[in-house]
Amino acid sequence: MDIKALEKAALSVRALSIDAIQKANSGHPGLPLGAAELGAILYGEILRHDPGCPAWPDRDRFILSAGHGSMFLYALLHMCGYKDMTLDDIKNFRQIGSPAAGHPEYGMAAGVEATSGPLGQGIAMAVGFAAAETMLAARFNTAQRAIIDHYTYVLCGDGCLMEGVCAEASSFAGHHALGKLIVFYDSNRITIDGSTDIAFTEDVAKRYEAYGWQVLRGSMYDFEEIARLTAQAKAETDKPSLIILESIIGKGAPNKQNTADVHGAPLGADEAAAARAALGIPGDFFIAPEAADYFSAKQAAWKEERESWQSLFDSWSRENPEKRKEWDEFHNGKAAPAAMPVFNQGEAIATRAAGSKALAAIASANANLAGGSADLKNPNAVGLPADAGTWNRQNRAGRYIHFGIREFAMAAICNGISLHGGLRSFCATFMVFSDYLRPAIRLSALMQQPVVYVLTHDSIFVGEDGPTHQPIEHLASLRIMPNLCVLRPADAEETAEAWAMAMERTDGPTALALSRQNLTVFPKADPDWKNTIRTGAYIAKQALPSDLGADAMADLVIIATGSEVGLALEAAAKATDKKIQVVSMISRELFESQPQAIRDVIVPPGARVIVCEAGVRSGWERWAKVEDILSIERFGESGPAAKVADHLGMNAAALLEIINSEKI
Ligand SMILES: Cc1ncc(C[n+]2csc(CCOP(=O)(O)OP(=O)(O)O)c2C)c(N)n1
Repeated sequence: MDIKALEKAALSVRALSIDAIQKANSGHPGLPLGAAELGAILYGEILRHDPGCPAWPDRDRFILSAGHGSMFLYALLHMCGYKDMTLDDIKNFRQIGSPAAGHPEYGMAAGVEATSGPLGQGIAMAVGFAAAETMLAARFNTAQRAIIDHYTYVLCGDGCLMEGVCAEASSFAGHHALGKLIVFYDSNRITIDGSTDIAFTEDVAKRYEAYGWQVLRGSMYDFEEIARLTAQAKAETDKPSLIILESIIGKGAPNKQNTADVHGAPLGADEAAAARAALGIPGDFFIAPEAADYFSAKQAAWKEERESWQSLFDSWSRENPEKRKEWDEFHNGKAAPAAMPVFNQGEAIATRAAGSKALAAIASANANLAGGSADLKNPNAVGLPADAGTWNRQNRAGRYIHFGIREFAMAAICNGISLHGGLRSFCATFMVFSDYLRPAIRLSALMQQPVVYVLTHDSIFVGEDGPTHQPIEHLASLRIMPNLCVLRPADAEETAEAWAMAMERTDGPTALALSRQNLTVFPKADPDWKNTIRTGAYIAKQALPSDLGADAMADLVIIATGSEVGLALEAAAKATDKKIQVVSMISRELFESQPQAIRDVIVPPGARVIVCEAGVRSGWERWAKVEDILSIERFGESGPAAKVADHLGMNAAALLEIINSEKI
């Protein structure tokens, strides 16, 4: 280990960070200055990576959970030679289009493994990366050749460790013995408001020991010690490791270091000049020649290491053609078509139960699908076929994950599994608790990860569990999230299509809203509905037989979703004096994104539109007049489902009343 070169690399992290943040007049110098030594040794000595081939599947992963310290990552990626992070990009830190974005953004530059910044989620995603590594290793490694064998490293700060999601995920990681997860804790005892003494005095080490982690301690500024602790962390194969590194926030800024001032604001011209002088930084955007030489000398070894993996992989491929075929299927980014279940018209089955059959078919066809529920395996109906097995410390090849009652971490872990590559992930809970998942769903959407969220018990028809368990505003609140596809199937047949649609997605998450109660499989007027539904809506019932031509045009279109499609069909059957077309709108956002001509076929212009959905009306006003929307604008009630529905006026009688409220 060339300590002198590492010191120069750390100096260069500081220099680039000071200048980029100063130039942008925005950013967080505290972390990159305070943890520069870790960055140097991590990227120079610890990480197994090849900047020339950043997508190498068996590379070590590094997640900067404390994403505000993004210049730490950008400076190191640049110095290591990652092509996506040029010096010009760094000079454009925090400017539109620069991969050196405010916080690390997945997809903007190779080497950024996850979007981070929402504190705590980075650690939780890293747990997913580490879990994914065990799954792939168990499936693909042979006694002779370990083609998957890498570590997941994290850098977090006080903020991450205060967040609840970090506790959930760390508890999960300890329980599941994720020994190849190594978290460095930048323990500088400063956050935005000042010293951690004001709000965070727990014994983090004891907490992590209680989670079942190995806890190690050292100094941020002792390379030998960091190397030794990392080796110790690697040697402990049954426990994740937390390496607590005592540090000084903003180290090197002579007047501001060790204060909250240096956490999240540029040093300012005077302090920047003082820091440069104190550190011996001779120029702007300085990279010490010794550091540049050090990293350029590393390239050959990095390349060699990756090439030796490649030859290992090639030998493994020759010896295991079946496994290789499966490897390619895992990594081609496409879901395999599944033999989907068939349902009979008139059959009464809850869409969660239908979803279970669809999931089983998909899981059988796609061995790379893994996931589970937050302790609601049976209520959510997301058990996998027995041969998929349960993932745990004894069976890393298992695919069903018991997340425990840790919804937020569950979703973040699923993001990590998906980001790792090679696997698809899903997770499930009651829809009302989608609020607990939300910050991670948002990251799925932002990072374009095709995680499937199975949200059952999707309305007041939950019944007896009452208002705490009855979603009201949830559909509306999920729909407003960009790049989240919300699908609310109306019966078992639609549910199978919804699952297929979720698996077809490659660039974003899907939320499946599924019913607790039985719904009757209904005949569909549109013979091509399995295709049409992919526009977001189709005609479930025509106004009149279509051979009547223009006469078949509807006077009235009822748009309904999920369980309320059945209700709309019931009301329409009773309103015999009107020509009513019933539309099942499985996804309002998807439908709204269609060209006008497609929308006009489903909802003819000029027709009166009534909307029916067991949730708040928000967003439906653009489809119908407020008085023509049957919705629920209050919290629910505890009671048998049918009685709750009657009590809240969510029934066919109420819909008929709206239908008849206007003479046509
Ligand atoms: C969930 C979440 N809450 C709040 C913030 C805003 N925030 C960014 S950094 C920070 C303080 C973090 O302190 P620490 O982890 O100790 O970082 P350091 O001061 O050492 O850089 C806060 C509150 C955030 N990014 N994410």
